[in-house]
Amino acid sequence: MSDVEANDAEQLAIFEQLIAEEMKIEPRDWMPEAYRKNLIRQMSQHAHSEVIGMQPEGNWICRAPTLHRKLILLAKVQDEGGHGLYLYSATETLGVTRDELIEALQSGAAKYASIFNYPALSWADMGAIGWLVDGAAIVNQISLQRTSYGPYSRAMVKICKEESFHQRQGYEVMYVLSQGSAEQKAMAQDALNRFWWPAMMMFGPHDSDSAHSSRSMNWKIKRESNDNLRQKFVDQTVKQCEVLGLEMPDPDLKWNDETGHYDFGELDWDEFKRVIHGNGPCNYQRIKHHKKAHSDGEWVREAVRSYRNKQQMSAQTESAA
Ligand code: FAQ
Repeated sequence: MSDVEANDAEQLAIFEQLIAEEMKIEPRDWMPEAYRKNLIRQMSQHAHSEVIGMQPEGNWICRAPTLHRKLILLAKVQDEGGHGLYLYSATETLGVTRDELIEALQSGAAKYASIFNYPALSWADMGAIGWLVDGAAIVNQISLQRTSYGPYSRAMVKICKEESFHQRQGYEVMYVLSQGSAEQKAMAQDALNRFWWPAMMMFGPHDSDSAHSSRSMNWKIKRESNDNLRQKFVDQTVKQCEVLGLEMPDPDLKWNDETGHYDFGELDWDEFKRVIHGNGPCNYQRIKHHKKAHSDGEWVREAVRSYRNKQQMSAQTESAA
């Protein structure tokens, strides 16, 4: 064994021990290249999801029914942008640049959550997104608070607190609509019908079809499997739906005494694959909008660069004097 190989084996043993002892891996620590790459993949896709996820709700800010609702929605969409920024910054600690991450999103090399490729057609969709999309995101992100990479884990703690407010505001929109006129209740039901299955797809493919799960679970990047998280989401959401007095759009949904969980119908995996491969209802429009917003914002990045250069030059002049 060469010196380099012996050193790598020693580093790997330290890394594995940290993981086994539930310690966090920090940016300064040695890590296997595949761990680093897998984290960049998952964390950047998570960041992209937060940022692209601003679009369906952003579409309703100017059409919110009251000033109060508009303020809440504005704050929520702004929070999602903030989550994207934490997550991009956390991803950059792994040695990748923001420009590389944005390029991967815009070229289609990196994915983002399939749910954001569905249109938000009515005000009730703002309720369904908060209740179901943030609800599903929290179920997953609570487990990610225990992820093995320190910066990701710490970002999740703050993000979960904010997502919890988002989920409640969405549920409250649904509650008010479902207690309202027959037309309002029908609008809430329609939003539930359209968002239920796409929200279920947020947890990814079945464990048996999940390419990354087993390695990510071994490294404690993921702490719970796709199917377990999906089941948790179903169990908690059915009861919330009963309070709303709405119907779950799944004829196969029923309580199972033996398992202590709800059974539910099979997801449309062909639809899932179409959407994650770029052919959902809004994929084209979401990326087109992102590219335009990004290029419209070039002047801000240019100003930041000029300011930084100016500061560096004056620091150099001072130290030379
Ligand atoms: N959509 O092997 P797996 C939010 C891809 S945040 C698109 O099982 P993994 C807040 C997967 O990337 C929502 N692609 O993958 C908000 C992989 O493709 P790749 C985002 C999906 O990573 C609310 C391939 O399929 N949350 O909503 C999806 O082990 C409201 C094979 O899959 C996170 O990102 C999907 N649904 O497990 C914002 C949480 N599912 O990379 C605004 C962090 C799978 O090989 C408004 N991420 N794929 O090309 C995770 O927990 C995991 O990455 C999973 C997927 C569970 C999403």
